[in-house]
Amino acid sequence: MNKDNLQRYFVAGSQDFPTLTLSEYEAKIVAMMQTGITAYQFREKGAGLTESATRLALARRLQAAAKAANVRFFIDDDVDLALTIGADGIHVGQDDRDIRTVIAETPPEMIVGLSVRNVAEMQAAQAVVGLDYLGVGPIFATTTKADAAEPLGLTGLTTVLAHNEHHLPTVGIGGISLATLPALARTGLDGVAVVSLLSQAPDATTVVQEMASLWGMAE
Ligand code: TZP
Ligand code: MG
Repeated sequence: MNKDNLQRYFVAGSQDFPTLTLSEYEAKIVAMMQTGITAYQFREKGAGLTESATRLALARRLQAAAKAANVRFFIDDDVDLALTIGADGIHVGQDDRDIRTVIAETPPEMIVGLSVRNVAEMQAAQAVVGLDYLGVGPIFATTTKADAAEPLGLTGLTTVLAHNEHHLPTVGIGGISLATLPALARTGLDGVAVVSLLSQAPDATTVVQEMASLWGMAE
């Protein structure tokens, strides 16, 4: 995988836009594809989207919008959905499906990402053959994910990254704000994955440009 895909990684589902209707939400994500993000993760936990046909249809429409905008399209957790639509990638957490099973079940060209929350998980991930990238965090406190682990902080992040002996591509996640982007760029992360920084931004394009000045264009 080209690690540049991870530079500006937007993660969201309808639950992250509680004031919007489903069609307003969809339009918002489609618009987000045009802001300069490099990747989008379909992390759909919304109560209105538990019905699989509705979920599948939405995923397909957002996938088409991503493709048109040259944005890599990832699915959170749901390997079956990723396989059904031929997503660019799948992202799994430590408490989701076993990572080796996910790698075995997905075609070689499908990008596979795994969340790591601490040194032990980073060390274990080093031994996983076929893993394409790591999501490291939460780095800072977040209210977006209810069951998020204890935040690493910048020092903890640096320690975890020091154990990435195989130099797998890494993307930071959790509580990332505009103010912390420069310090995160200096840790050597290949990119940042954000929910609220973009979902709640009055002008998402400006935020994405700020990310691009630190990861990507300025490199
Ligand atoms: N995994 C770890 S923290 C998190 C996820 C999905 C939520 C990140 O959301 P935000 O709003 O960028 O803190
Ligand atoms: Mg997950």
